[in-house]
Amino acid sequence: MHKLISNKCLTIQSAVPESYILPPERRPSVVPPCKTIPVIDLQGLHRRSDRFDSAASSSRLAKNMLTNHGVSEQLMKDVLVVGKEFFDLPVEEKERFYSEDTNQTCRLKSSLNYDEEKVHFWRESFRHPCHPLEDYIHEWPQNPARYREVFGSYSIGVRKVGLLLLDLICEGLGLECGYFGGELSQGLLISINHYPLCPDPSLVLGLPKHGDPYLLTLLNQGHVAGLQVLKDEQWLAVEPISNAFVVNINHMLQIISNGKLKSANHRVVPSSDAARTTVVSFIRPSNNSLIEPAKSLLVNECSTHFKQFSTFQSAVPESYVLPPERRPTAVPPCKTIPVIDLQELDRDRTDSIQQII
Ligand SMILES: O=C(O)CCC(=O)C(=O)O
Repeated sequence: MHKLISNKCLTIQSAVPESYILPPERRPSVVPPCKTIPVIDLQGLHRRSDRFDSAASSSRLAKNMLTNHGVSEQLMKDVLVVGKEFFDLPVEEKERFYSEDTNQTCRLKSSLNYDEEKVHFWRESFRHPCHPLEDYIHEWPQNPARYREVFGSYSIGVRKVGLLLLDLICEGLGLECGYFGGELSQGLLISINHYPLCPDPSLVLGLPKHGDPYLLTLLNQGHVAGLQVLKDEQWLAVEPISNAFVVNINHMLQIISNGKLKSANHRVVPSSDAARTTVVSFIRPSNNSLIEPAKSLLVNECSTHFKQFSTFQSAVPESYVLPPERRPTAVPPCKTIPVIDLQELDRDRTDSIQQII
């Protein structure tokens, strides 16, 4: 538990501990606000023409703001309040959830990979799966007292929004109806991120540049800014909009769409004015789903940009995700490897020997 920043009793007068200070070239500079994040208003979506408009925008964009999504204003606020209450609990209450074991489903952790990384990130996170609710809710905290009730209702609401978006994306991409139903969208993982008040945010990052590994992310970022998105090699700040979700396309959706949709790179900077708590919901496939480009999007086998893989651990583990410039691209098949048919051996031994040597 000494690994949690919130247990280090830092004040704005304190110095940032050495182990969190990034080398100068990795430190965040002040960035301009992003003025071009499209806002998708889901109100009135029942009208078919609206569905098509939304479908078109959903399939184009890596990052959107989503309003009138159907999760109530009260619930959007409650998860942020209860999430923060969890991080404000005394150490001994949180202690039993702290684990470095990635197989532990319901766990509190600090930074990204605390024991392995050279420099730590200014973030704590508490995450657990949420669907089906009855399989997981008994593992969730009972303190704060409203935790199970609030996160239970929220997870049902946010999953509905995620599935609706996937339906729209399905239409927008021209995939057969229900493509993302079933196994592909079975999982829901919620992560509550807490970025404690930071004495000097110019020296640290809450989270480094990354894309999310699953299908879709719905971020409830509250009212404290900190999220930045990389657009045309420039970092831009995503200003919070009250009660809106920030929606990210994830790596697996990029693969399924055969690159038509792009996963959005983003990072987080902490603040010296206020601690920031966010609730992140990831729609993800169940274990052992096969992730590959949708067949109907491939003109022919050679047009695939990605190899298929199985989500045997339900996600591409973060440590395996290469930066874009190091990822493999599609290569043509080798058409010149000789085929030696041993059936012919008796009839034409000399030919076969010549082929081998
Ligand atoms: O907390 C945020 O604003 C973003 C969180 C995020 O990028 C993540 O959890 O992967």
